Amino acid sequence: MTTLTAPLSEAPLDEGFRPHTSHWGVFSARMKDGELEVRPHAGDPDPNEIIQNFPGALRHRARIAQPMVRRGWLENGPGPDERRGRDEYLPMSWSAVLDKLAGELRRVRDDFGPGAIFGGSYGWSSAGRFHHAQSQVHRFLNTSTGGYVKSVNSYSSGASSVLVPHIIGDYEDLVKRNVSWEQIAEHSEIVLAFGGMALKNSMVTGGGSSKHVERGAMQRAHQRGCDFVLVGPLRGDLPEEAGAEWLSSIPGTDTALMMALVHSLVVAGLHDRDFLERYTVGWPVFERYLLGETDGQPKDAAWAAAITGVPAQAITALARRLHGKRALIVVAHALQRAEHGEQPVWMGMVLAAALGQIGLPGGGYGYALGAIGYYGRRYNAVPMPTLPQGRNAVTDFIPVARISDMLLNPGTSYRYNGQTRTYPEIKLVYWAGGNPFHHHQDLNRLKQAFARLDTLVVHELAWTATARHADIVLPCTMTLEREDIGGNANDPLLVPMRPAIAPYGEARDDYAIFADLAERLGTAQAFTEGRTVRQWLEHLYEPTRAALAEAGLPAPSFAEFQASEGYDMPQQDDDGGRLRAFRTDPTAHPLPTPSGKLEIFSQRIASFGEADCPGHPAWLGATNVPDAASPFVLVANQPRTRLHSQFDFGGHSSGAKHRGREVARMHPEDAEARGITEGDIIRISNERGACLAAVNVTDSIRQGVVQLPTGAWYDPVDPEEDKPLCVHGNPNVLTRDVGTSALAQGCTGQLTTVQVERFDGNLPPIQAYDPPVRRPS
Ligand SMILES: Nc1nc2c(c(=O)[nH]1)N[C@H]1C(S)=C(S)[C@@H](COP(=O)(O)OP(=O)(O)OC[C@H]3O[C@@H](n4cnc5c(=O)[nH]c(N)nc54)[C@H](O)[C@@H]3O)O[C@H]1N2
Ligand SMILES: Nc1nc2c(c(=O)[nH]1)N[C@H]1C(S)=C(S)[C@@H](COP(=O)(O)OP(=O)(O)OC[C@H]3O[C@@H](n4cnc5c(=O)[nH]c(N)nc54)[C@H](O)[C@@H]3O)O[C@H]1N2
Ligand SMILES: [Mo]
Repeated sequence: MTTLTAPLSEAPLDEGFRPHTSHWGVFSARMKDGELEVRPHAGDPDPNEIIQNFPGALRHRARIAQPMVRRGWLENGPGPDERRGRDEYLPMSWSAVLDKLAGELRRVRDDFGPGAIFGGSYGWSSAGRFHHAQSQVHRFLNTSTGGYVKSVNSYSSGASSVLVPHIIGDYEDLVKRNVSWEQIAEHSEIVLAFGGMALKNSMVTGGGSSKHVERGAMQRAHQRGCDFVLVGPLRGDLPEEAGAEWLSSIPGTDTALMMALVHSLVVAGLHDRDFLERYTVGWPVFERYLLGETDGQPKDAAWAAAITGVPAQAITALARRLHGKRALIVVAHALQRAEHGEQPVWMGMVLAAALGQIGLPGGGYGYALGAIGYYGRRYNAVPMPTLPQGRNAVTDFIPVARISDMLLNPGTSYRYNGQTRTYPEIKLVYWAGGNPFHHHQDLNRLKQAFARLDTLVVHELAWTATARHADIVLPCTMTLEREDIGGNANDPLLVPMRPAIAPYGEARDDYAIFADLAERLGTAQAFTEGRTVRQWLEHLYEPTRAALAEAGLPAPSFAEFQASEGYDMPQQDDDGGRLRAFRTDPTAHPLPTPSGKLEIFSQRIASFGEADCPGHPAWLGATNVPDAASPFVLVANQPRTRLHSQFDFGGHSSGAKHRGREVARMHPEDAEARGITEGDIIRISNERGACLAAVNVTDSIRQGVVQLPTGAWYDPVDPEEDKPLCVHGNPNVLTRDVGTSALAQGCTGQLTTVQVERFDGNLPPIQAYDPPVRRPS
């Protein structure tokens, strides 16, 4: 710890603006004349407009005002029910609903054991450190039901987070303590970004960011003469400020392109043999594959051109440009959120190794840089407040994106990271802070999976499609309705989050709901430790204060912190992490891989014997190959105007829709061939489902590709049907629910193939935000 910034408070807030933070940035808020006003943090050079979703969302009709129970569950008791998703809801008092829920938790725990409860509860919830819903639900289940079946990994990095420990070592270190934005601004000479580094993505930071630095860093690098090259289907994945050259490529083919780049280096004798010798294992095996000695197919530029759509000559020219420069290879998370998603992550490392750049400032492998705002920054030098979750007595888990498989196929086996595992039989699912009807693939299949349950419990602030499938819906507060501490380990500002308004209707904090449930289960002391919210905040803040004091820095008391506009924490050096240390001295600082080196061939992965993830990076063939029935590749990427599905009904998100529908993009020639023009409504479909969207016709997308972001709330026009049309534009009715490979079983939601037609029928109204109809009981 050397870069000690003295704590500094920002310009004082005036006229009742109170500090707050969200995953989309630090901001302040006030109520004026009954309206919420928000404004970005004064020190933020490039604020995120997503905060403008708050005002319209705060009291929107989609909010949930009181506890609700699904009629079928109330009348028939727990059990499988096809009506989930189209049933009606009846209001119930808090005390009655918590009595019922406590009884049901007790029944499942006593009759089937805690291993029949799935509490993975994946999702981003909100930014506060205490009211973090996923931490709350885990803590509750650990203290009060004897634990739960959990999920491991994320939808974000399902393939890479399993692969990287085998081949590079420390995943966190790779994404967070490796190549920083400061290094790019100062050192990089060429940045080759597969899938880009879209500002819309880095504007989002789990826990919130006080300064969005990415645009400025790319601008400074570009002005200094650094070249940016974007490979991918969308021109907008690098900002104007980067001055990037766009190599338009077919999605899902990056591994082949990277191989051809390495092949071009090798045949020209330009690969860094010393680096490969000293820092890697397995190059000779891979080189034989690359040159075609093992399978008769050299992975050369002509071969790759046919697969990727990038001309052979552009590939060889790019290889030469990369050689001899401070070159940075970036691979977006998106590339591994696809079938065989492990391959581009592995091959990106091999390309960076062949260039000999790994471990140099601004060079090497910036995996996922720019995907989220906490990558490529410094770590704080003091601990951040964190709610302890307790110990889970159940050891069973699933890879997070295998939820439908688990619910549909209990007792069957599957492969994961070298193990053969068995899906448990789940009776009750508890969700707080996530939206599987946003995040999961093949929603019609997910619906069938949820129909199998005895009970689905959801805490939500709004009537998401997940809430509409639940048996018990408990309304929770939204972040602006409660007090918290905001921050994350890679942003200096610790924020006293202050409420702007009282809770909506009967909504309660997740903590209060769990505390009352724990009371009923006889575990209140274990869950609450006797603390009020305020006492928890003080308790969680204390380690940070103590560390500041120990470092000899001003260490405000909790009361002082609470009354401030935030304090900057000291930060660690930008030291390049383990990869820099390894480069400097590979013997003293081996990587935490089996060999201690970068593994181009992994004996361990080879020993797992998976055909879909062999022992070295391999081109396993394209999986999203368009055909006559589904002639387009659909890119279902992150939305620009919101975080996932959160506040889709907010002003900024809904203002970007057209005729109420999410906007898809397609190329002018594709549109013309189908009689589609700007602003038309289109029907996007495949064998799994169909949705409507509005269309933006633009040449900033590759021909043959259609893009529809995630996050429009699932809105089935006729929920009685097996595969109802989503009239709003949720791409997850189309995506395939399969794992990346038997190694990682990650989410593959980014790409699929689809048909596109103009929709000339009567346009059904959007009903996604209307609370489910309720007959008076
Ligand atoms: N097709 C496709 N699908 C994808 C992806 C893709 O690229 N393509 N990307 C995937 C990725 S990377 C991710 S991370 C997932 C994201 O999936 P999720 O994280 O599940 O999506 P969110 O919309 O952020 O869901 C958070 C939910 O928490 C609720 N919430 C907010 N605050 C609170 C609170 O205080 N308490 C409670 N109880 N609830 C709260 C919000 O209302 C919201 O419904 O989606 C994945 N899905
Ligand atoms: N505004 C906003 N920002 C977000 C989020 C959000 O919901 N909204 N979600 C956050 C989360 S949780 C995560 S995990 C990150 C996700 O970070 P990413 O997964 O990297 O983000 P995406 O926008 O899904 O994809 C980035 C780009 O990759 C390109 N792409 C897709 N497939 C391919 C391919 O096969 N090859 C190439 N070369 N390019 C391809 C697409 O054009 C896409 O725009 O974003 C974070 N940032
Ligand atoms: Mo994510």
